[in-house]
Amino acid sequence: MWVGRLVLALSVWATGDLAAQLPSGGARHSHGIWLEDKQFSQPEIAIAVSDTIVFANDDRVMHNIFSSTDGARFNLLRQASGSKKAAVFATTGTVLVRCAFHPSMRLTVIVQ
Ligand SMILES: [Cu+2]
Repeated sequence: MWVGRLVLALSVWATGDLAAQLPSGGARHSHGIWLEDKQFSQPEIAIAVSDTIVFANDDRVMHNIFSSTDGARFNLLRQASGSKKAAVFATTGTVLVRCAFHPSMRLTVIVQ
């Protein structure tokens, strides 16, 4: 768990650092999605390019959020109950986000 916490801390730090470096007027936004009852808190979300989505695991079970959409691949790896992990969406398009452990979990991210 120590390694997981370190990665989490680094990702939060990196997100904060990135936001701090952005000029005013070009603000990137952070959006919250909750993982609860083995579902995403909403089925679809529209964001701007370079925005961040923070995934908060409010379930009692582990999740593993990832996307295999071309041009937007990422894998947040194992995410323990009560923890948060963030992903930045750097290119426009429609991205399907899923959970490796729960195939019924699907989140469509529209990056504009
Ligand atoms: Cu899951």
